[in-house]
Amino acid sequence: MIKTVPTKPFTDQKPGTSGLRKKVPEFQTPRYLENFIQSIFDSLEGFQGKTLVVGGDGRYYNREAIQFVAKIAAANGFGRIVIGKGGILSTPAASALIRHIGAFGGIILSASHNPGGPEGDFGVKYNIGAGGPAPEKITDAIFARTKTIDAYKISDAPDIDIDRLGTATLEGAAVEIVDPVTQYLSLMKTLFDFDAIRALIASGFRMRFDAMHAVTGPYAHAIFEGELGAEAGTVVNGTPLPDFGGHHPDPNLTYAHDLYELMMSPSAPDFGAASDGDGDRNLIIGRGIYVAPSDSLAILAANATLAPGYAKGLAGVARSMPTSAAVDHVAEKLGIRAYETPTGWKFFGNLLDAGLATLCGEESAGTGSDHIREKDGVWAVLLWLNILAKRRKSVLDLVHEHWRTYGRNYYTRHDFDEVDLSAAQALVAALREATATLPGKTFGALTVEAADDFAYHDPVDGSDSKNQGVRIMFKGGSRIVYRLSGTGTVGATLRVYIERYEPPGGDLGQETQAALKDLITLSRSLAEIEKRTGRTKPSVIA
Ligand code: VG1
Ligand code: CO
Repeated sequence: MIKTVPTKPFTDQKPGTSGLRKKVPEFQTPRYLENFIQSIFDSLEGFQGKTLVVGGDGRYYNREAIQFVAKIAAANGFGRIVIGKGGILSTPAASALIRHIGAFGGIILSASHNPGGPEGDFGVKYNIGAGGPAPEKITDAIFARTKTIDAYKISDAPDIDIDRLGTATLEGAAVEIVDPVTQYLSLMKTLFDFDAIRALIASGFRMRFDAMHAVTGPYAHAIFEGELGAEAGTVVNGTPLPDFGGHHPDPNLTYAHDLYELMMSPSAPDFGAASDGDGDRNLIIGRGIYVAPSDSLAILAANATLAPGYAKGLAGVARSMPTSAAVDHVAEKLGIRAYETPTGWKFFGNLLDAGLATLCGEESAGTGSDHIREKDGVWAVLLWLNILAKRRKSVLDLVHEHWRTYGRNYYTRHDFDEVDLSAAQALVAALREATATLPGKTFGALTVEAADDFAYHDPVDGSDSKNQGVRIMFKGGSRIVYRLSGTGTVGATLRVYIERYEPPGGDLGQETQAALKDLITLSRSLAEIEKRTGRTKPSVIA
């Protein structure tokens, strides 16, 4: 039976950079999840009888939440609900599946790189029929609805068995449990030269993939060890765990430290990679060299035509504003456009749909292409492997060659986690105000050329997004960017992005933090970080 349950709004259900993220206990509060799911459906039109894809990253509360989503979706009139077996679907696999089966949309249960477990984070994202994150127009409507909602509809049927492949019915809707890997794997086979990668691995090339106890485990086992013949044990931490083994499933040098240590050691394999909670991020480390995500995007763009899926060339590239301009140098040489968007994958959707961009990336270890509408961790690893299989060079040589050709964008991000929210907001407000008077000012060897709060005009749908991060740009191409995170769940996270360009022929071999020392020092004083937040050093350096 379908029940209509009266409810009252919660006031804090505003989706952030990528969906709604809160602590697990908040999501477990009666009606909290139900309200949000119903608010999503109340903000959509025309889904009666249509298909909804549902899956998650396996974190704590995933299995319970899947039941709520399916029962609310069936009660609201969806005709078919497609769920990954065990409740598992990586974010990219969900995007691929939505597109492949022509679903109306999808719900992905994930707080991505945030920690999990009973006291950790949970999250809900809605993706549209094109496969990408809902644009701001929809997330704004969802938030508005959460503030007025007075009832939700739900089926009172017993729980669905999500661990067995097959089809059942729920209030007239067909519920299909599908293998989470199958369709994703066949898509990857259309893009990459699996034979060439297999030959590379058979020639003695060794790799390690750290799935961080998160969602990519099953994908990595099937693809790297299964299809491509990498030796057993190549994939580590390959079983998704509800608490990610107590770790933070964020593939950066802080949280994927073991992988980094291995790759810098004498026994390092040729190639190391990791992915995040929901499988959309990637970390790439060659033997003896960490590849910064902004560099990785540029190197992939420069070599993409070596993969069959991109052999015809790239229509254009896109990067989020805080991402370094490394890929812009490649675009210039290729004679294609480089777009600069606000942070968050949702801003790439229109460019990809319109065929304006083929590759996209973010400095936060997200890279992807027009094959789906999300960033894609395993895809990025496969593109790297495809390129290495064709070039037959080490990662280190490839990166150095890239810098010698295009120059090097020294780049770092300093995060100040869990700072006081109002202090962080005041800090950004003060910077925003300072943008009017900063141009022309000199700090040591650095002269401010321009300063603003980044605004984006979408060239496809004409929408405008303001206040996307304060940029301070210096003569010679260096810059400092400040913005507040939209994915955290405690206080505020201040992100400071620092970049300096060294042209080909310049000093390309410096240690990153040393190369950026003056800018880093200035980034602290300009924003009065210590005075306003009490922090003398960042919590994470990426
Ligand atoms: C962060 C990253 C952003 C990314 C977002 C979602 O957002 O900076 O580049 O798109 O996470 O990634 P913010 O607002 O915290 O800076 V994921 O893999 O957590 O969905
Ligand atoms: Co993610």
